[in-house]
Amino acid sequence: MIGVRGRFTRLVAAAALGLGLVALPVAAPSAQAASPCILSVTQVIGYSQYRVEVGCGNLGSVVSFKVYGSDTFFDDFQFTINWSWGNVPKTWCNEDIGDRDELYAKVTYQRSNGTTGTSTTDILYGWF
Ligand SMILES: [Ca+2]
Ligand SMILES: [Ca+2]
Repeated sequence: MIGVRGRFTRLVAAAALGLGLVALPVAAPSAQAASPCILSVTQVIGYSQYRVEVGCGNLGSVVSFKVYGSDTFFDDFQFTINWSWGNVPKTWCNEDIGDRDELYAKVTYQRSNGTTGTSTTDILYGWF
Protein backbone atom coordinates (compact mmCIF):
# COMPACT_ATOMS: atom_id res chain seq x y z
CA MET A 1 0.00 0.00 0.00
CA ILE A 2 1.32 3.44 -0.91
CA GLY A 3 0.98 6.01 1.85
CA VAL A 4 0.45 9.73 1.36
CA ARG A 5 4.15 10.33 1.79
CA GLY A 6 5.01 7.87 -0.99
CA ARG A 7 2.47 9.46 -3.28
CA PHE A 8 3.87 12.91 -2.54
CA THR A 9 7.41 11.76 -3.27
CA ARG A 10 6.29 10.38 -6.60
CA LEU A 11 4.58 13.64 -7.51
CA VAL A 12 7.67 15.63 -6.64
CA ALA A 13 9.83 13.25 -8.65
CA ALA A 14 7.50 13.54 -11.64
CA ALA A 15 7.51 17.33 -11.37
CA ALA A 16 11.30 17.42 -11.12
CA LEU A 17 11.57 15.24 -14.19
CA GLY A 18 9.23 17.54 -16.08
CA LEU A 19 11.19 20.62 -15.06
CA GLY A 20 14.41 18.92 -16.04
CA LEU A 21 13.12 18.29 -19.53
CA VAL A 22 11.93 21.86 -19.92
CA ALA A 23 15.13 23.34 -18.51
CA LEU A 24 17.31 21.55 -21.02
CA PRO A 25 16.04 22.74 -24.38
CA VAL A 26 19.39 22.56 -26.12
CA ALA A 27 20.55 19.18 -24.87
CA ALA A 28 19.55 16.28 -27.05
CA PRO A 29 17.43 13.71 -25.27
CA SER A 30 20.19 12.09 -23.30
CA ALA A 31 20.76 8.71 -24.82
CA GLN A 32 21.65 5.97 -22.38
CA ALA A 33 25.40 5.72 -21.99
CA ALA A 34 26.73 3.21 -24.48
CA SER A 35 27.58 -0.16 -23.02
CA PRO A 36 31.31 -0.85 -22.60
CA CYS A 37 30.74 -4.26 -24.21
CA ILE A 38 30.05 -4.33 -27.93
CA LEU A 39 28.41 -7.08 -29.97
CA SER A 40 29.41 -7.54 -33.59
CA VAL A 41 28.11 -9.88 -36.29
CA THR A 42 30.14 -10.31 -39.46
CA GLN A 43 30.03 -12.58 -42.50
CA VAL A 44 32.27 -15.62 -42.58
CA ILE A 45 33.48 -15.56 -46.16
CA GLY A 46 32.67 -18.76 -48.01
CA TYR A 47 30.36 -20.18 -45.36
CA SER A 48 26.72 -19.72 -44.48
CA GLN A 49 27.78 -18.53 -41.07
CA TYR A 50 28.21 -15.37 -39.06
CA ARG A 51 31.10 -14.66 -36.75
CA VAL A 52 29.49 -13.36 -33.56
CA GLU A 53 31.84 -11.56 -31.22
CA VAL A 54 31.78 -9.47 -28.06
CA GLY A 55 34.56 -7.18 -26.84
CA CYS A 56 34.55 -5.29 -23.54
CA GLY A 57 37.64 -3.13 -24.05
CA ASN A 58 39.49 -2.31 -20.83
CA LEU A 59 36.77 -3.91 -18.70
CA GLY A 60 38.25 -7.37 -19.10
CA SER A 61 38.26 -10.44 -21.31
CA VAL A 62 34.98 -12.02 -22.35
CA VAL A 63 34.33 -15.42 -20.79
CA SER A 64 30.96 -16.12 -22.40
CA PHE A 65 27.88 -14.37 -23.69
CA LYS A 66 24.25 -15.13 -24.36
CA VAL A 67 22.60 -13.56 -27.39
CA TYR A 68 19.00 -12.38 -27.20
CA GLY A 69 16.59 -10.97 -29.74
CA SER A 70 14.91 -7.81 -28.52
CA ASP A 71 11.16 -7.88 -29.09
CA THR A 72 8.08 -5.96 -28.12
CA PHE A 73 6.63 -8.38 -25.60
CA PHE A 74 9.57 -10.49 -24.46
CA ASP A 75 13.16 -10.95 -25.54
CA ASP A 76 13.89 -14.40 -26.84
CA PHE A 77 17.12 -16.21 -26.08
CA GLN A 78 19.00 -17.23 -29.22
CA PHE A 79 22.26 -18.99 -28.26
CA THR A 80 25.28 -19.04 -25.95
CA ILE A 81 28.94 -18.67 -26.92
CA ASN A 82 31.43 -19.90 -24.30
CA TRP A 83 34.24 -17.71 -25.56
CA SER A 84 34.62 -14.16 -26.79
CA TRP A 85 33.52 -15.18 -30.29
CA GLY A 86 32.09 -18.06 -32.28
CA ASN A 87 30.78 -18.91 -35.73
CA VAL A 88 27.07 -19.76 -35.92
CA PRO A 89 24.65 -20.65 -38.73
CA LYS A 90 23.24 -17.46 -40.22
CA THR A 91 19.71 -18.49 -39.28
CA TRP A 92 20.60 -18.23 -35.57
CA CYS A 93 20.93 -14.46 -35.91
CA ASN A 94 17.67 -14.06 -37.83
CA GLU A 95 15.54 -13.55 -34.73
CA ASP A 96 12.69 -11.89 -36.65
CA ILE A 97 11.90 -13.85 -39.80
CA GLY A 98 11.18 -11.42 -42.63
CA ASP A 99 11.88 -8.42 -40.44
CA ARG A 100 14.79 -6.45 -39.04
CA ASP A 101 16.68 -8.13 -36.19
CA GLU A 102 17.59 -6.59 -32.87
CA LEU A 103 20.34 -8.57 -31.20
CA TYR A 104 22.07 -7.89 -27.92
CA ALA A 105 24.23 -9.97 -25.58
CA LYS A 106 24.43 -10.54 -21.85
CA VAL A 107 28.14 -10.85 -21.21
CA THR A 108 30.28 -12.41 -18.50
CA TYR A 109 33.80 -11.03 -18.47
CA GLN A 110 36.89 -11.50 -16.32
CA ARG A 111 38.80 -8.52 -14.95
CA SER A 112 42.59 -8.50 -14.80
CA ASN A 113 42.40 -9.26 -11.04
CA GLY A 114 40.52 -12.49 -11.78
CA THR A 115 37.08 -11.41 -10.61
CA THR A 116 34.16 -11.64 -12.98
CA GLY A 117 31.51 -9.13 -13.93
CA THR A 118 28.47 -8.98 -16.16
CA SER A 119 27.32 -6.43 -18.68
CA THR A 120 24.72 -6.09 -21.43
CA THR A 121 25.63 -4.80 -24.86
CA ASP A 122 23.67 -2.21 -26.78
CA ILE A 123 21.27 -3.54 -29.40
CA LEU A 124 22.80 -4.39 -32.75
CA TYR A 125 20.30 -3.76 -35.56
CA GLY A 126 20.55 -5.68 -38.80
CA TRP A 127 18.91 -7.87 -41.40
CA PHE A 128 20.47 -11.20 -40.61
CA1 LIG B 1 13.16 -8.41 -32.61
CA1 LIG C 1 15.28 -10.95 -39.74
